[in-house]
Amino acid sequence: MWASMIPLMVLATAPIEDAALPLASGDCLPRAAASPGVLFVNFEGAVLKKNCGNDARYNCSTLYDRFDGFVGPFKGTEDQRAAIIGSVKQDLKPFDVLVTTTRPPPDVDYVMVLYGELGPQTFAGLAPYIDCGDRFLNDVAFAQGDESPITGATVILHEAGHTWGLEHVDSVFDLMFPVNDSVSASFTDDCQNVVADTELTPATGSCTLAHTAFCDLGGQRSHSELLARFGPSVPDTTAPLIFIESPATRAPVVAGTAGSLVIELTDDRAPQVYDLTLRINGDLAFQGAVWERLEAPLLIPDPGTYLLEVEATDAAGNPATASRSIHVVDAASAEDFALDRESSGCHAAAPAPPGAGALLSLWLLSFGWRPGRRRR
Ligand SMILES: [Ca+2]
Ligand SMILES: [Ca+2]
Ligand SMILES: [Zn+2]
Repeated sequence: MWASMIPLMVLATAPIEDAALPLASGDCLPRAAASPGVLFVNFEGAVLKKNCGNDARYNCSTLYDRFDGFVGPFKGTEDQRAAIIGSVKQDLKPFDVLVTTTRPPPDVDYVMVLYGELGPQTFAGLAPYIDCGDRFLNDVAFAQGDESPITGATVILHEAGHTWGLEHVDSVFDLMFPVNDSVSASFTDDCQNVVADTELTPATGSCTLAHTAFCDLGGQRSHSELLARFGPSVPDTTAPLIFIESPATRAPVVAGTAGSLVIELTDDRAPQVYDLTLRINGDLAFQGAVWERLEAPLLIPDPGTYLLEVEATDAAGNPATASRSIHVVDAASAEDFALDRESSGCHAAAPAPPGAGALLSLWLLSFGWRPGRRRR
């Protein structure tokens, strides 16, 4: 099948990294059981931290000095981002790995590939090490922000591959080929020969404990190793659940007073990231990716009844909806409500909402939200 796709000539090419990578911690056996992975492709850039190892959650990188502590955002278009991410997702389709461009909350383990302006460099991408057996779960790798989806996805996955314990091999059709040659590659399901350098010098390899589960010494079967690490992708046909925690059903919102909007999301598949759309009286108030929870200040200036509508889809595209009427009252009505609750042991119904014909266009939703949970 591949034969017809072999290029007549391999164009002049460049090594992906400019030197051999070190090992994270020797020739380790893989983590015991397969567990789902998360790959966060960060197009927004980051200020790095040093002296805290490699930890995606806190932008810690041992490669800090290579980037003067800073990676700039990707300068390409939204369409180019979408094409690059589409290509990355396609290559990871066999595996239970969630690909996201929105930073996960800190209680989720994830690899971050910073895809953006790396400054003048002699490499297309860089990982801190080869993590034999994938013992470290929050690695940070780097890819120079190229506009081509093939090159982009190749470098992103090549560097992520090193953080998952993969080494260089001599096949141009494998993503772990050390030269950037614009050939469409994948994590191949064949034992490829491990190589020591970009001259493709044969080698027995460094992560032999992981590789020899699938190949003879000197071989690496990247597809099988990633399957063992993450498990196969699982079809997801179940919609998420949306819980509007705040504003609560019965408690009225006081006009002109800052309240809070809290939406909790759960799904049969975890970790999970959602596309969330929020409308208030039909007007779009928020649209974007959310992990587990959206929390934002909510300020509605005028009394009235407002309809809050939430739509969320999980990463597989299963949709769910939820809605709630919000009764916004003036301060005096809110006091009456509070007294009523005290005297009746909290069994009071909410006061009758003011006419729904109140001015609808003057609500103001001021979003100071952060995606996901509160940062540490
Ligand atoms: Ca790792
Ligand atoms: Ca689901
Ligand atoms: Zn490499």
